[in-house]
Amino acid sequence: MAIKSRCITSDGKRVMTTEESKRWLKKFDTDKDGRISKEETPPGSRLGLQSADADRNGFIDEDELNNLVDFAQKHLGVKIIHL
Ligand SMILES: [Ca+2]
Ligand SMILES: [Ca+2]
Repeated sequence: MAIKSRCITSDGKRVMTTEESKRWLKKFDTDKDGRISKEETPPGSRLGLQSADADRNGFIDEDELNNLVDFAQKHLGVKIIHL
């Protein structure tokens, strides 16, 4: 069964599973080193990077990706469903 990756709720939010949202965020990792740097995020998302970067090393690594998923859910109009 194929799962629709882009459905929209009635209030206009994009719906993604946790896995989908991680895949989506990993697209920012343009040099594919497994972490997202400040340079790789669009200017509008810098705040998200700052709040997700728990150890303040300037990169979002695999563990901190969950924080970024949270941020996307709270501030970017994305609804994350946990399966
Ligand atoms: Ca990177
Ligand atoms: Ca970090």
